[in-house]
Amino acid sequence: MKLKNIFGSSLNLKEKLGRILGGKKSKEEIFEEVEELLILSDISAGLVNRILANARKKSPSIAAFTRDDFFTLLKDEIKAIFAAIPGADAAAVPTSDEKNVIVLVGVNGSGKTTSAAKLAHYYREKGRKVLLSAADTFRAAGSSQLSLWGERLGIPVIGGERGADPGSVVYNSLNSFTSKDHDLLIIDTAGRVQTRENLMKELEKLTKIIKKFYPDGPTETLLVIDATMGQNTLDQAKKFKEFSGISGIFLAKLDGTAKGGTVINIVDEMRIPVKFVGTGEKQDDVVPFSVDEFIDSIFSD
Ligand SMILES: Nc1nc2c(ncn2[C@@H]2O[C@H](COP(=O)(O)OP(=O)(O)OP(=O)(O)O)[C@@H](O)[C@H]2O)c(=O)[nH]1
Ligand SMILES: [Mg+2]
Repeated sequence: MKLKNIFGSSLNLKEKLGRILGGKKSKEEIFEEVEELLILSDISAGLVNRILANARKKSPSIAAFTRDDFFTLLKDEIKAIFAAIPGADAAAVPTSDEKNVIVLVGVNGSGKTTSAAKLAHYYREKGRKVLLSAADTFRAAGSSQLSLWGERLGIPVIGGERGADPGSVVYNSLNSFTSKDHDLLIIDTAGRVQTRENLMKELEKLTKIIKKFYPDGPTETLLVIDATMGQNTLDQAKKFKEFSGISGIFLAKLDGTAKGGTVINIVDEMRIPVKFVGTGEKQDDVVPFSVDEFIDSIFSD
């Protein structure tokens, strides 16, 4: 699936803006209606206000105010949001032949295990030799859930018993990874909240173990965020930034939202690039995120 297909008709900003600007309206009326349109697209009120304030500053006189002018303003503002995030346009996991390690972390139920399976499938399709590591030994079904995915996809999974030390699972996984014919290790971890300090510490421990094998650490540590969640959960996700290794976001469950606006919102709040989006519960429901494609999808017909 292409990014464009996901966002294409979801915002449909051009058509709606065209309608707003089509009638004989005052600049104030136009701004009001545009404000409503953006908020309905799931962009937060704060961000919409900022976008519009900037647009106001730059906007030409009402007489010269066209749909395309507005589009350019809006596009510039959205571009600026992404441009302010380092690495926002870099692909996740460069397609080198080297051994790469991806770690998935996040709050409970955000979609880590499903996303780990999707990424394994995605990279295997690209010719990578993938190994999965089920380091969620915290929850009863944590490890078996990923093993089931592994069986279904025909991708090997290294796991451990419930209550086993996740560090030892990761250690065993890395041993298999280095000695066997694999070039991408994807590690699923237990869901955690920022208040469970031991779980956060455990995350740092996992990174340290990876660094014993690969001094540069994981190629990517992706924070899996549930796109349907409210501000409260987003605040929880923000706490993960204290764990400094996060390199990008896997935005899961985008299929359950008004889509386009959510991405802008989350990037603006989290200040971390989105690397992938999840669009459903199946293995193929994953799309690499590209800023250009995303902006195109909002602004094309
Ligand atoms: N619609 C939709 N559902 C998803 C997506 N990704 C995950 N899910 C569903 O979300 C639920 C939780 O997914 P998991 O992968 O188990 O989440 P988790 O983060 O591993 O959960 P814990 O290990 O308990 O913290 C499951 O029912 C998944 O099928 C997605 O992109 N779209
Ligand atoms: Mg899980």
